[in-house]
Amino acid sequence: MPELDNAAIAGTLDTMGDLLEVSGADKFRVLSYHKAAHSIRAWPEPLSRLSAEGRLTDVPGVGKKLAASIAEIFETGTFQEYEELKSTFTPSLAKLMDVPGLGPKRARLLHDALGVCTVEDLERALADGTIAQVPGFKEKTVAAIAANLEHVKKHAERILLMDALPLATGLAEELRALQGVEHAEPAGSIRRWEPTVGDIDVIVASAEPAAVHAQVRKLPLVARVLAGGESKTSVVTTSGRQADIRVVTTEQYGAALQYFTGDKEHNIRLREIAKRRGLKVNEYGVFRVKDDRRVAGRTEESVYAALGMECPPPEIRTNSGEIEAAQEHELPRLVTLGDVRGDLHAHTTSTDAKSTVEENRAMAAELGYEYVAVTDHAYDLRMVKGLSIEQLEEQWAHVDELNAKGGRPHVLKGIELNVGAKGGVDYPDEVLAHFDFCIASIHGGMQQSREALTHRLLTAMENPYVDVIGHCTGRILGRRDPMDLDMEAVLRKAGETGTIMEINAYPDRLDLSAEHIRMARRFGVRFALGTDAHRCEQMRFMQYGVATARRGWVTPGELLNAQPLKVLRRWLKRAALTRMR
Ligand code: DGT
Ligand code: CA
Ligand code: CA
Ligand code: ZN
Repeated sequence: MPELDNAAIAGTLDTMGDLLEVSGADKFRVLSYHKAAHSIRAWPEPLSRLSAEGRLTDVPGVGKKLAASIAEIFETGTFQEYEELKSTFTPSLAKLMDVPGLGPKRARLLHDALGVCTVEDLERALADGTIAQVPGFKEKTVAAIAANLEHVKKHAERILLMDALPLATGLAEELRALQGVEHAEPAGSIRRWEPTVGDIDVIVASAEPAAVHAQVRKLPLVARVLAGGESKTSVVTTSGRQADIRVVTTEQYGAALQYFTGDKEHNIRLREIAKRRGLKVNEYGVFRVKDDRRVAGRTEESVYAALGMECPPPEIRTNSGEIEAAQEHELPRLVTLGDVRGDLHAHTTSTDAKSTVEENRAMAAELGYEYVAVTDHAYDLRMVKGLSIEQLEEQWAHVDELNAKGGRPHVLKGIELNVGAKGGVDYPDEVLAHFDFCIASIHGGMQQSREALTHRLLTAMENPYVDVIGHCTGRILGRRDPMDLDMEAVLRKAGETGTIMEINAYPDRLDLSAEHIRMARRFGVRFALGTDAHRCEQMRFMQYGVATARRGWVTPGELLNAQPLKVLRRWLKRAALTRMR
């Protein structure tokens, strides 16, 4: 997604107005969004600049609250109030409203006139022409909607792992409770912890597959059955997602789980390896070619063992070295959630988050952490009122007080600095020297050239006080593309300067990606896991960061927050000395 221009911001505010109208909100509230949209379209300067300079309220019709929402749109591509309102509609109707050219008002009209509830209903109304009977749907409008629908369908195909995982886990649990079911587990991209997921796959083991398939139709989470066969039932869940449920015998369970976990490239390589050994692998087991005798399949381990391999963790089954490592019996000892001793990226009520330092610390205690960092936004991020030096001093005094009482988790004084347009950061060195550690992230000007953006980060990494680069590419899954960066240059520099690269665990960021982590490891880069929590419960997102680290082959010895506090301090000090040289 390109950096948002005024028209895009205005568009979002108009949609918000429409959403409010459809949900029966007060007329003046509805109008306030449309009025603001109108004056934003007419404003001569880019809003991104106003936002960076804290001048959004200069625009007529934009008050303090709206300015905060607009700032949020620049940061995340949307704003919370909008998302909350949207979530009050059924997911299918919300998706329908997202079709450009349709929007909440027209979606409502279609719903009332033709009973259109889902994107599929819309397709039908377009195909049979009934849509033209609805008042307000002129030929041109209809054509635009049809064209946009194609685009939306392509993008709506994938959902965040964060949304798919609880659904798949819930479905597997419901299946496990059925009579005659021995095992049930999610497979496919969910089991590999891919950041986004196409459809949900669940594998079930039972001695009576037919009986299980018959019961699947009645599960609480199943809204509709798309197709039923002997081996597979495809359903739509109550939240509008497609799931494939495959039932095999207990003998076949490991083979099926392996096969449907994939990924495809990994499976293709396995079949080649099998062939060379006179074997054949499929979803039912491993078989000898010469007499079709079954040699493995009850467990995944047995499948890999029959091929002379260790069983690689699902997260790294992408045919990028794991096959060779498994053959050599040299699979890495990947980090686990249990290795994580603290969260190194969390915001507080001092800026734009909902929880206090104490609440974050209590959550850290609940998660069994040894330490937790406060990393609020720094001064230059005016849109969320980044901390002034006076506010920092207050925060430090407060943290000192908490730490003085002793006990754990220890609170680390951190900060999320902004990498400026030329690579500088928010505070003078004597202020920076007070922090236990500093993250530096790019929060604006993401549309600069590849050269300029890369240079900004390289410059920031030369700063002895910049310990960590936060959410390096700035991607927001499904909403904003990664910045155009020379990642090889960035990661090489991180290696040279001892700059630690963050693995941001927020489920729509997961930035660095697994691919970039693997590249970084080649340059000897170390990593820091942080959730970027904006309320303390979000510190539970750590599992998504750990999965991403695992997908990137990170071992505990490469992870800053897998170290005890003492070692963590030593790492930070040594890296800073490298940068000072
Ligand atoms: P998704 O659903 O797009 O997020 O990704 P997956 O990986 O879950 O893909 P899906 O649901 O189409 O298939 C599940 C697994 O089944 C996939 O990871 C590997 C296996 N599989 C699918 N198609 C093929 C194929 O043509 N050949 C082989 N060997 N395996 C396949
Ligand atoms: Ca799938
Ligand atoms: Ca599937
Ligand atoms: Zn942050």
